[in-house]
Amino acid sequence: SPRTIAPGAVLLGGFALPDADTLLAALPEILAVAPFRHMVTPGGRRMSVAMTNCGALGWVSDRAGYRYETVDPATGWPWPAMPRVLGDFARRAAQAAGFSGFAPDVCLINRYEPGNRLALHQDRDERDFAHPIVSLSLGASADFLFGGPARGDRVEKLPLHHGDVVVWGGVARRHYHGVAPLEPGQEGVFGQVRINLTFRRAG
Ligand code: MD3
Ligand code: FE
Repeated sequence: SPRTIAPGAVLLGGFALPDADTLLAALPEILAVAPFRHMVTPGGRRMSVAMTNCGALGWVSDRAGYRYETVDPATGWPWPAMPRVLGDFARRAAQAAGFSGFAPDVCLINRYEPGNRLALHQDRDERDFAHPIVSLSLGASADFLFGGPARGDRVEKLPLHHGDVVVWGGVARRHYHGVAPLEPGQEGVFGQVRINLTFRRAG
């Protein structure tokens, strides 16, 4: 059942459970073309979370900044196409949260190993913030952190488990958010690893 966790943000607990195996089965062919890598922030820090993308565009970070690119800078090849099962899933999830007609052109894939974290940030590299972002959590559980429109706003913790989906639209689309360090010692459906997929319309 959809639960509004903040204005514009809808948690669909377990929404992906019926499709989790099918969604996970789409990943090896993506990773064969666009392997996980640790990107570097504009400030020169290596991100602990490993990332890759599929879709017409992919999110990248390096010393030159954050942006979307049609070509994977690590290989010089276009990002692998978004498998239909992934795009269709994202559209259904957005629909269930009240956003009709969502057509993602990016799926950013984040891999967390024990201790990995994502610092508080805003997603603001997309062209039109009217499009929601659909996030899908798979594997080990993590504490998601969400704040407000200003970096200093109070941050709330939300545990996200295998199969959970959150759709971020409206004012929540611009809010600061991050992920607390992945706790070691918890075995998920594929070991101590968490995979997060975020579906975006960036172009
Ligand atoms: C709230 N990923 O890739 S997903 C990211 O779990 C990112 O890997 C986290 O933040 C992860 O940028 C969080 C939930 C999420 C994604 C995008 C958002 C929450 C959001 C954009 C705006 C507001
Ligand atoms: Fe984000």
